[in-house]
This record gives sequence, structure tokens and C-alpha cells, in this order.
Amino acid sequence: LETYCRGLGFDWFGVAPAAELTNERQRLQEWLIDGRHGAMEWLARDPQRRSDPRLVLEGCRSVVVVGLNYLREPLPPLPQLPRRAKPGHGLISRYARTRDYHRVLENLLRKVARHIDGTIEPGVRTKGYVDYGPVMERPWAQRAGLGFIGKHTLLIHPQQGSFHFLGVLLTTAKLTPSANAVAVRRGCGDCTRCIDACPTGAITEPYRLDARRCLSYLTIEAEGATPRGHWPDFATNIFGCDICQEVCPYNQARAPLAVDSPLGATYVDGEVPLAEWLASAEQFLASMPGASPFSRPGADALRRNAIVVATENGTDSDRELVAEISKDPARPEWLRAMAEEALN
Ligand code: B12
Ligand code: SF4
Ligand code: SF4
Repeated sequence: LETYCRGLGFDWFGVAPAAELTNERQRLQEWLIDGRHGAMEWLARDPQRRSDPRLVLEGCRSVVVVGLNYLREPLPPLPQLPRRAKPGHGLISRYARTRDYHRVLENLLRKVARHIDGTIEPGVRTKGYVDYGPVMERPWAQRAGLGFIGKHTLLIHPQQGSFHFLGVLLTTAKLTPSANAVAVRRGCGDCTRCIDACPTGAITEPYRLDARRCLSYLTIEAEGATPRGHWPDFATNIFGCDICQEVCPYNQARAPLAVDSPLGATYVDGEVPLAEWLASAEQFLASMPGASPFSRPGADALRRNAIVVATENGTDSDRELVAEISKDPARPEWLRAMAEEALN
């Protein structure tokens, strides 16, 4: 199975026996009670089910976890971090520069499921999930021996860092757990680089993130206007954020670049001109190959992010475009109000 997965282009592979994630469920519940999920109500739907694969797939006996590298450009050295976009531009997170990874991984996981059901143990049932499924992917990756959870809450492979997407398969097949599926002993130690570098203080304490303050949430998941209090912290990030991963010593020292990735071509540069989103976010979306990570929040959310970054990194002509948005009846009320506020 591992050979098959690697043949499809996956860089990481591990298997863990299915079980209830008791401690993780408790932490998830605490996290939800604190409201740290913000408006991501889907995360709060059924913590019991989310933390027990046997409630998602009846008779589930094994959890397969795969990882796909998405790092395409070398990381700048530590003294050059955190990066800032050049004037009139915004930074695009590294994960968003190709086709939508959900589609790519889901298609590959379907192949793996067919391979398990057809070849490895005929007649079994297998379900694949990427990101939005009712599965806690990082704890499973840890159990499958792929690495450890860092203080920024992402899964770090001790030799390869964290710039990998995860995919999870639940299966009724009884697979051999990975030989290294014991807690990986490497960890963060005394390091606090990610916590210190986070511009919004979203990593409120080691291993605990407040999504409502994370730029990834604010630029992609949050709906409607961005509260003014968050604007000064955007650090020119216009879509997602890589800061906590870029400063991490495991990535600085070891993260390999992806080679022959199933994610295919790079469609978006690391910095986009703010004017492109302020003036014609729809055209930008239409230039993407089918589903792209930018389709999820939609055109007005892209404009919103560009307005915020323009307040500290925009040119005079960007500010003129913001003024046009403030008067454009085709734009929603909340966006016009934000544009107005940005001009004051
Ligand atoms: C919701 C979500 C978000 C939210 C909240 C993030 C968060 N940290 O929870 C937001 C929108 C902010 C977000 C941002 C990003 N995300 Co996201 N996200 C998810 C999602 C869908 C669910 C995560 C979740 O359940 N959170 C709830 C918390 C409670 O669960 P948890 O963090 O897994 O918690 C466990 C650990 O932290 C651990 N733990 C907690 N306390 C302690 C204490 C100790 C001592 C220890 C050892 C462990 C520990 O136990 C917890 C469970 O109880 C997952 C996919 C999935 N289905 O799992 C992707 C996922 C985590 N995201 C991913 C990515 C790539 C990102 C971004 C990098 C994207 C970007 N560039 O902008 C950022 C990174 C921000 C960050 N520092 O986490 C990848 C991470 C891959 C990896 N190598 O880990 C995932 C796995 C998606 C995927 N399929 O690849 N994300
Ligand atoms: S992704 Fe950015 S904002 Fe979110 S925790 Fe990491 S450094 Fe902070
Ligand atoms: S930057 Fe340091 S503390 Fe943060 S995840 Fe990496 S090793 Fe851990």
C-alpha cells in the first residue's frame, strides 16, 4: 500500500489502528467552548464523531495518513523573516499557488480506496477525507508516526518539516500499523519562534491557537467585514499566512522542495498586485484553472483583504481604487463601509 501511495506522488505514508481520540476530543471541546473556532460552525457539529473514526465509518479498523509536499520556493533565511510584500502588493500563502489541493488529494485518495478495497483486502469499505471531513487529521498523522504536533499546532515531520498537506483514509481493512507509529520523540523543546513571530498573537500559548486571530482565518474563512482592530496586524498577508511555518527551525533546516508534484503547475506568484484584486477580483478568479483556493471566499472577500493590506502597503492608485469601491453600488454594503473606513 505504501508503494502504491508513493507511486501516486504522496511523500508521507503512515498507518495507525483506529481508536477513539479521547484526550484530543477533550481539547477540541475546550477549544470550541472558548469559541476559538470563530464562525466555523461545521467544526463544532459533532465532536464525538470527529474524534472517533468508528462513528464515521462503521467497523473502521485502520487509519491511513498520507502527506503531499507543497513547498515550491526555498525559504528566505531567518533574518529576512517575516517577509513583507513589495509596495502595492500582498503576500499569497504558499499553499494557495496551485490548483485546489482538496480536489487533487480527494482524487488520489479515491484511487487509494479502490486499491485497498480491490487489491489489499477485497470487500472492505474505505472513505477518504481531506481537510473538511469529520476527522482530526493532525492527531492521526502523529499516531501514524509521521511526526509531532508543533507549538503552532501543525504536524512537523522531524526530517522534512511541515509544508505538507494531509489526507486521511478510514478503512475497515486491518492494516499493519507503521513500524514507527510510536510517539516521535523529537519536539519543539525550548523553541518559541512561531509564537514570537505570529503577527496577531494567534498562538495564545503552546499548542493552542485562536483561529479568530489567525490571518489564515481572517483572510479566507471569515465572512463579511474585517474588524478594524485586526488591520494593523496583516503584515501584508492578503491570502493565508506562512509566518509560523517559515520561521520554524525544522523548515528552515530541512524542508525539501516538491518535485514532480501531483498538484501540477504554479498558477499564482507569491505576491499579487493589490490593484488586480481591488479592480477586478472576478477576472482574477476567472483566470484560475477551475476550482482554486481563491474560489472559497469569493471575489468580495479578496477585495476586502486587498483593502486592508492597501491601508499600509498600497500606492496612491490603489487608494483611488479603494475610493471607487466605497462608491460602487454593485458592492455589498459592508465592503463599501470598509472601503470608506480605510480612506479615513
Ligand atoms: C480548522 C482548520 C484551520 C483553522 C484553525 C487552525 C487550528 N490550528 O486549529 C484555520 C483557518 C486558522 C487554519 C489555518 C491553517 N491551516 Co488548517 N485546518 C483546519 C482543519 C480543517 C481542522 C483543525 C482542527 O480540528 N482544529 C481544532 C483543534 C482543537 O484541533 P487540532 O489543532 O487538530 O488540535 C490538536 C492538537 O493541537 C493537539 N494538542 C492540543 N493541545 C496540545 C498540547 C500538547 C502538549 C500536545 C502535544 C498536543 C496538543 O491535540 C488537539 C486535539 O485535541 C484541519 C484539517 C482537519 N480536518 O484536521 C486543517 C489543517 C490543520 N490546516 C492545514 C493548513 C496547511 C493550514 C495553514 C498553514 C494554511 C495557511 N497557510 O494559511 C494555516 C496554519 C495556521 C496554524 N498555525 O494552524 C493543514 C495542516 C498540515 C500540517 N502539516 O499540519 C490541515 C491538516 C489541512 C490538510 N488536510 O492539510 N486551519
Ligand atoms: S498562520 Fe500566521 S497568523 Fe496564523 S498562527 Fe501562523 S503566524 Fe499566526
Ligand atoms: S517554531 Fe519552534 S516552537 Fe514553533 S513549531 Fe517550530 S520548533 Fe516548535
